[in-house]
Amino acid sequence: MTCQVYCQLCLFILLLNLPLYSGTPGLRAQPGRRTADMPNATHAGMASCGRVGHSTKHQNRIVHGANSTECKWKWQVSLRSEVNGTAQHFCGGTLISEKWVLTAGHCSAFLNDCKMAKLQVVAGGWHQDPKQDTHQRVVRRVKRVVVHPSFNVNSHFDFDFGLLELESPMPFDDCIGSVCLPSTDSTNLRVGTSCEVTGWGTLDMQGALPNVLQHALVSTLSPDACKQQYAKDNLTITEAMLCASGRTVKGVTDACQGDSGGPLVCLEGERFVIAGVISWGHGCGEANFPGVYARVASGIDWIQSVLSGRIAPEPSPAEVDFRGRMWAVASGRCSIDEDGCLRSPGYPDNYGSREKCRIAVNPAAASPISVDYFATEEPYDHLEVNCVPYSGKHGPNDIVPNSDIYWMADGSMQDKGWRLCPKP
Ligand code: 4AZ
Repeated sequence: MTCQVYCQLCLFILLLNLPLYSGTPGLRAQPGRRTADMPNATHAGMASCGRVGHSTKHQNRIVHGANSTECKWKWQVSLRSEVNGTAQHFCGGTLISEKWVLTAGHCSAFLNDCKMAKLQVVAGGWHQDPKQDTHQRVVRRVKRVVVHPSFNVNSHFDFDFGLLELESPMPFDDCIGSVCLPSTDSTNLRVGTSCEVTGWGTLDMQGALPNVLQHALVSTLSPDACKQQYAKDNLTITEAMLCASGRTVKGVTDACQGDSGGPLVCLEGERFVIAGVISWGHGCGEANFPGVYARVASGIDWIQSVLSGRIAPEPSPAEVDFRGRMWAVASGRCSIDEDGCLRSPGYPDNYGSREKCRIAVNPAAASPISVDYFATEEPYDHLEVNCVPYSGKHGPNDIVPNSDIYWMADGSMQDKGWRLCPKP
């Protein structure tokens, strides 16, 4: 639902591997609230979190925002996917330590091994054109993706959190740093708190992309007010969501397409604390439909357990029993029939919406694939063999698989799917 209608673009991008391209002072301090690196905090070691950076380069939107100055929002990162040799922005993210990026569940839940290999986390950037940046960007690969266990694309984007563990630490400096996390026992944000939202997303629904990182001031709304607005759309605002919206003389300020996964930060004393992760909304900059954020206070226990290693990395997949065959279904509703042929979920009936499979491949027994039947919604519903996507009428004929095969279908049209056999 939500995703289908409102975050169409970001999911489309993630599913397809066709990434989207997609401070103002005067914030009120809130004495009495504690952040995760202040005295008595539960998470030590980030003594410099939440302090904005400065640069000599002063250029002086998100929707109705303004150009930020270079290096100010030190924790903002761009998640990029390499397509034909160029890395394209598809979501925002936030450095919460040198090794961890907080982003949206819907920006990270689809990152299988193939997509991970093409994923870049870029910090210290500002302008679209790197030549315009004074600071050298730093690019890191991702070692591990952890999606919130309660995140569900089908259930209103609830708990829209994902964590990316970087392969090596980001070097913190004047331009790259972390934001503060709220402490695990902090009270809820006061309604009406002024916060900043940042990103390289579109300047309007289906609109143009900005040249430089945008920021805008928005205020948090009461959950009841937000629930009422979205009830008109039959959409649920849960406890793990936070709504915010702002206004300038130019119009309503908001996050938009491609901002997803990025931060909503609020000043507490002299430091910025992350209150929300940009998640979804009905359009962008609409007066009656505020931006919806994943409420960091609702995910903080989970975030802290992942960062501290209390949630162990997933064990490597159990040994798959290939029974001498070239492949075995590791997850999802795909199946292998009596002829050893691989079938999409439900084949020869239509496959289901938003379904995924992972098929493990036994390289020792792999032979070329013979496509018996292939029909999927092009280009959304696709099969990845050797990290190459196949959709529409073109299956992976004669390809010898050498790594896991992935099937992904989106929430729109379905088709009959496919049956693939090993060539004798
Ligand atoms: C998006 O598609 C998106 N106006 C993010 C935020 C909002 C809408 C769409 C909220 O990434």
